[in-house]
Amino acid sequence: MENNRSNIPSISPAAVVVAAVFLLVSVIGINWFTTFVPEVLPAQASAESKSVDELFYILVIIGGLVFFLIQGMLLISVIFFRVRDDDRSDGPTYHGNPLLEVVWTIIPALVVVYLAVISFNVWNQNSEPKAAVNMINGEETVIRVTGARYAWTHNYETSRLNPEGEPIVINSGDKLHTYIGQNVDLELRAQDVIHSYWVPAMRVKQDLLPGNPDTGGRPTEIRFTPARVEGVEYPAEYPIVCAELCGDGHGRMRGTVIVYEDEAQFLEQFYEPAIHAILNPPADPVLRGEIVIQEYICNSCHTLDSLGWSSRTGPSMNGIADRAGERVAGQSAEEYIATSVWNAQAFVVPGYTEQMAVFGPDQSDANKMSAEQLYAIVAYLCTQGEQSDCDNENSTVAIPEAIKTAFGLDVDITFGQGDSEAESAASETSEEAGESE
Ligand code: HEC
Ligand SMILES: [Cu+2]
Repeated sequence: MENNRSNIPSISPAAVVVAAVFLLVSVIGINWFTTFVPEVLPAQASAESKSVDELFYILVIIGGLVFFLIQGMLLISVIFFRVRDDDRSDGPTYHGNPLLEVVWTIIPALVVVYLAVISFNVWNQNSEPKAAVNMINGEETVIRVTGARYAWTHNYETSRLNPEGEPIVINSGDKLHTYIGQNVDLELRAQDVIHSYWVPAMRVKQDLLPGNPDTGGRPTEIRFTPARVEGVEYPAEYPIVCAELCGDGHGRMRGTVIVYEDEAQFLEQFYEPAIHAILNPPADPVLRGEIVIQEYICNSCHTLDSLGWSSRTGPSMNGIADRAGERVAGQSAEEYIATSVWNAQAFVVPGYTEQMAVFGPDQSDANKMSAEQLYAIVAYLCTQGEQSDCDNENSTVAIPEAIKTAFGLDVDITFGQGDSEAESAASETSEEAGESE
């Protein structure tokens, strides 16, 4: 059979019209898209967000043009170069067209290199270490973030000292407190698997790698500087999201960035009250426990209605005080709860696996827990039940010798400051009352 087509098909005027219409549609479409995108993207809440968005637009425009070009050519080919009804022949054989091939290799290569260079520049500029990071009262502060299935914890290692002369660490749970213009530089650590710290409004995202830093694990860093957003009332809140699928609770692994208007507001509304609360904990251990327990990642695994927790990796804490006394023969409710927290592996609740994190004075960061904190948590959990098995009444909790030894305690703990005598007197009375029941 003779091939009656010329080697290079001629382009009909109709094809040119279709191509022109397509180009017009794509230009209008992209233009419309770029005016509409800012409505979809979150506010530009950091100094870095402008350059990230610019990069995004360039990528969208180039990607959009390529998309419309290819789809347009496909459409034109389908309409104008489709096989005729009576044509059963093979298509013509084309031999190379070196000029065309060089052109269609070099242009995309240049585009890709251009995109790589501008992307690298933005990344480089935004992740560059800054001087004077995490400034609070004129001093640099280390802020550590721990990611664990399925919660974030933020720890501020402040320059303020407690009465023992150690730096005060503020644990603000799943909230990062910062202020406009503060050069935030977070040290990120994963406790179990890879997580990713993503603050869409700040246009930053960084993976966390598992592994204890003392044994070769590597903390990662994330940097951004909150910027003022017009028309927003401060303090403003922006979500933190885990962007690395880390298990079945991944979707609820969230936190909040709270941006204050300036350092003064930050100090007044967050920092000073937090320091004050640490230096002057409520004397009532239950009140103290309610604060302390929220500084840990217990909410990432447990359900507890009174604090709004709804995780299911571990057993529910609702009514825990009613069950605690019967879990392990010979263990009192307080003893059981305390043991569950500092050494969960000692008894694994039927139906669950050994997934609970270890807490204790020798653990690091998010899992570091002093005996005082443990006592407070036990006191608080002892109130979670109808007929609590615990024999305390909002006061001192009887903790066994084994735990005192484990936590290196040689004295009895007194909650709060000042009126500890009144406190322990009250506790003796209530303990006696409890025993006589
Ligand atoms: C990584 C997930 C995880 C975290 C974080 C976690 N737990 Fe657990 N917890 C578990 C699991 C799983 C169990 C059941 C298995 C076991 O007993 O070890 C459990 C058991 C318990 C129990 C015993 C419950 C019962 O019904 O007998 C208590 C009490 C408890 N956890 C308290 C806490 C407290 C307080 C915290 C925070 C300081 C905490 N847990 C943090 C997963 C977790
Ligand atoms: Cu995660």
